[in-house]
Amino acid sequence: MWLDDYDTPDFRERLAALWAEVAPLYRQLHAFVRGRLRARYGDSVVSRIGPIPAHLLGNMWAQTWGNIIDICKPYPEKKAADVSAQMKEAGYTPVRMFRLSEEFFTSLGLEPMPDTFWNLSVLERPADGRELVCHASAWDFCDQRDFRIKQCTVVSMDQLITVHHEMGHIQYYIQYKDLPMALRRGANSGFHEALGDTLALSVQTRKHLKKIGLLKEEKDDPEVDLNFLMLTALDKIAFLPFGYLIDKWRWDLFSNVTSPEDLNCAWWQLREELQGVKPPQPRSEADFDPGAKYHVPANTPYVRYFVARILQFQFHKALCQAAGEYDPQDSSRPLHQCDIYQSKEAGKLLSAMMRLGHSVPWPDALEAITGQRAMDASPLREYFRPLEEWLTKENERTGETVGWKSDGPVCTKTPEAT
Ligand code: X8Z
Ligand code: ZN
Repeated sequence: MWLDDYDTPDFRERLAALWAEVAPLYRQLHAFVRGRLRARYGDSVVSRIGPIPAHLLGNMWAQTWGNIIDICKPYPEKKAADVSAQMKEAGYTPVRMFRLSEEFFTSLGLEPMPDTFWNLSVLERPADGRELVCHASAWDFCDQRDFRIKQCTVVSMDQLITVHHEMGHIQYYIQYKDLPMALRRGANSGFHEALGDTLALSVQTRKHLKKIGLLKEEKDDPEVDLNFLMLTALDKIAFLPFGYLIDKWRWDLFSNVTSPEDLNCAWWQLREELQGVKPPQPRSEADFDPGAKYHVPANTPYVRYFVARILQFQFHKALCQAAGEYDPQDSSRPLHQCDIYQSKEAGKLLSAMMRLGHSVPWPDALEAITGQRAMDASPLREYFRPLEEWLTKENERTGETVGWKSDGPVCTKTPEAT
């Protein structure tokens, strides 16, 4: 049932093949990050060939690692284009972040947010202290006018990207609002998750951050550029195995491959096998760690985010070409520096795709933007190529082992005696 949305009989095999295509890049990143963490915390905490202790990666679920950019900058003495501090200095507020995002959408010729959005959304944690599920979400009230976001927004660059992610959902709702109710869905759920992220890929470029005054005008520096790519990879690449494994774990539960007595240990086995991380302390079936991830108790399928991570680079490449901001033959304008801001051509492609909602098979919708009918990881690989080349050389230079071997069992049926 969960895979029905993708309408592809061998979808699981397709996903496995996509993961295999991006895993070499993930392993290079993993090896490099483990090396830097070992230098920081010592061999007794981070082993040379073992999985990385998950609590060192700067995120509760070790799903994105951007918070440890300072440990991971290729050129530590140079900047990394995390503009959180500049946003705070410039007096950004949550509402201003949403207005900025809206302006990016309208610059492409897409729709502004309706009054209901501005009047009824919850864009900050309520000051009255009431309990609220703060995980960001976007809502279609299905009456063709009321669309809202609920997000406990804080002023940071990471959250600015989430703002665009959520605005992407709303834009999609608005674009397909006139379709019959049953078709008011994304081409598949990965498309819905990819839309706002695609725009954010332009917003976070140094070129765009300079345009909106969050970065100072400085001449291009390839070392700063690599720091920027690292920050992006710590989000986009680090996430890939996580985005894949949550549903891998649930598909196995649903089909009785994993028995209910092995819930937690099966989880950590996948975490080790795919992400190369291990828990900070021994786990057992007395714990239920996947329950800490919002989408598990919420029963929300998750592989959509893996799909979206692949699709958004396909979209980005096609839109950049349409905008005249990127040409595969011109190495002076690489994919990771492209900003589609103000491109009506890019906006037309996006709108034509979104207005289809769920009325056509998703390969048709993909073709409307990219001319391709299949998911393809090569735009993602192309985007990160300069970083991948740098990582490969650097891991060779420092003699880092690429890949990981288990340090021993991390999860047992019953709690280990202490
Ligand atoms: O849940 C979300 C969005 C709402 S659809 C904030 N995301 C996943 C997560 O936070 O785990 C976006 C990226 C992955
Ligand atoms: Zn989303």
